Amino acid sequence: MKEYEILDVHAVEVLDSRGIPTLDVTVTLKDGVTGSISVPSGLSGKRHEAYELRDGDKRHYGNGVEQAVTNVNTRIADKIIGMNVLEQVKIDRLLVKADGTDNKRKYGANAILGVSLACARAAANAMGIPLYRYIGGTNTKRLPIPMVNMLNGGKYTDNIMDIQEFMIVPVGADCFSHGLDMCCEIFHSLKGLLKDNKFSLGIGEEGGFTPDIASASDAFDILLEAVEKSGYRPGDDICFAIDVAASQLYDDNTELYYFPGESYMCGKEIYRNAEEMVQYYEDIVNRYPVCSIEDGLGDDDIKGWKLLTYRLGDRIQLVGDALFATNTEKITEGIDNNIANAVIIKPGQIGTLTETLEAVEFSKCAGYKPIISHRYGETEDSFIADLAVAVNSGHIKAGAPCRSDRVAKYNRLLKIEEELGKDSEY
Ligand code: 2PG
Ligand code: MG
Repeated sequence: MKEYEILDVHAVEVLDSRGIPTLDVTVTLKDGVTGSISVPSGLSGKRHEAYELRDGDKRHYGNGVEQAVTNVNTRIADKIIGMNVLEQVKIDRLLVKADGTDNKRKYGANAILGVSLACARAAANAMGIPLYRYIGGTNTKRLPIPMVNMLNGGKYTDNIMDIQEFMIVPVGADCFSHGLDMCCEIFHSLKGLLKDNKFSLGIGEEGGFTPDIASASDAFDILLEAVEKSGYRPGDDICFAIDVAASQLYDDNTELYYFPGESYMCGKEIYRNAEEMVQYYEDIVNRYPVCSIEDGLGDDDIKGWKLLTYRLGDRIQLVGDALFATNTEKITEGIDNNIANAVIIKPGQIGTLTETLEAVEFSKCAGYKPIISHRYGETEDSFIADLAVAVNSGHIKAGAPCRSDRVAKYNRLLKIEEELGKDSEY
């Protein structure tokens, strides 16, 4: 087993898609085989997530990751050099234990994740098999349906759109590549329509357009037009999905959800309580072919989530992102409370591959659909594409067909589809 022995672990600081530092980790094995990974980084709803270690000094306005890099190159390297890279669970458990905190704040979840994922990639390379096959084994066969970003809004975009993401889902496609073709065509139709209507063609961090459209119905109307202009049937070929990121709209003082963009457009303050939020979603679902709502309510608004699930849970996908944070304990709470029916899976939210796979397995066992997802701050790394196929997730959320950091995941899936050939499912 000498060829699988870890010889070296090395991290360097690189930049993510926003020009913010992140780690690039390489694991080298005894026989010279390597595996590398660039770590993505989130922005919203981090309350329940594993801790991302940042330097907090003058460099990069506090965002440097030199401490995390040092942790990989010294403390973590010392622990795992000499281990068998195939023992992913053992490596991950050791990292969690050595960190010793409840949220990985000692080494940094970004440091731990980089090492964990780089080990998997090195192991796959050493065995000479694709990453998805190494992680998923012989039953790896399903290409995910992409949830493709079209419009970006929310707290971290400077337009007046209150909802963070409007996505399209090619439910009527025959296969992954066909679905992606449809989404790209619609993206370009949308660009033309925005231009004709004198909206900005600026794009957001996730590659979608950021026009000044405040109301959800105006956004859906222009999306409907784009779908039809491309020759597809809304509801049959294409459904809509939104990520409301409602924790960002929640006002702790009033315990209400505040819609700043809609308020600006209406000239009066628009607040909604949980019941009104649910009504708002019900109206949307009645009027438009919406098949999925992510983070429709705040991550602590369990009462609101219960109502939402009661009213819409058997009609559409209700996805927990900030609510579950890829954490099996949080997912268990959700299952016990009978809230939501799908789970966003982001390895960075929890910090190791093993815990990520546990969250997927856990969700599936409870009948909750796992959706493998990118982060706000991405890298050119396509690990999540392989992960989505490895766990037969059924869905992936990887941004717009725009910006190389987003497209990298779709391009990887195109190659996997080609590799799996006739045996792939969708
Ligand atoms: C989300 C993601 C990306 P973040 O809210 O779903 O789409 O954002 O990476 O900030 O968690
Ligand atoms: Mg989200």
